[in-house]
Amino acid sequence: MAILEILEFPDPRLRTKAKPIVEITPAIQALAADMLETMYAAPGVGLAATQVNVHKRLLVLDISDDKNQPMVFINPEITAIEGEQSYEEGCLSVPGFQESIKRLDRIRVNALNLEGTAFEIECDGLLSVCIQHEVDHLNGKLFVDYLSSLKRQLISKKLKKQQRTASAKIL
Ligand code: K1U
Ligand code: ZN
Repeated sequence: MAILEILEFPDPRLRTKAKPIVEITPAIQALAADMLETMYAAPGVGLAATQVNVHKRLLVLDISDDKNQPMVFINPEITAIEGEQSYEEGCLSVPGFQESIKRLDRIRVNALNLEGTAFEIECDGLLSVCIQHEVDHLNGKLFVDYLSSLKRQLISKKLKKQQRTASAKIL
């Protein structure tokens, strides 16, 4: 297993729309394992393949307290939606920033698991927020897109500065 590099906003590769997975190969299973390891190490509660520069429709999650309930969603589709909730969101691709974002509350999600079996879940609360956040990543959308353009530009400027400082330290 391996820890993968997580792309950071405003990297344009985060804007790529991911393509459906047509076959669940050992390489896809290995990618899911690496993404879970990367998510746990970050630490985070979710990760989309887009964030590790793989533009396939795959996301991983674990919102359990003991970090022992990994979930893998291949080709996820949100099929039913109800209500509204606001949640203070973070993003591993936008480190150091948290903002309250309004999203759907109760959702139904259809996906494939790592064995290629279709499953459906209905959820609300944090799990619903996380799935919507990760599906947004697969569509090239970030939580900062829900903010004002002024706020988004400010975050972009601050992160670019941090990224310049970090790469100057390496060189
Ligand atoms: O997609 C990502 O960037 C992961 C993101 C998922 C997420 C969290 C909260 C609301 C919406 C989406 C994160 O995991 S941010 C980090 C985080 O929430 C966390 C970190 C350590 C412990 C617990 C949570
Ligand atoms: Zn994110």
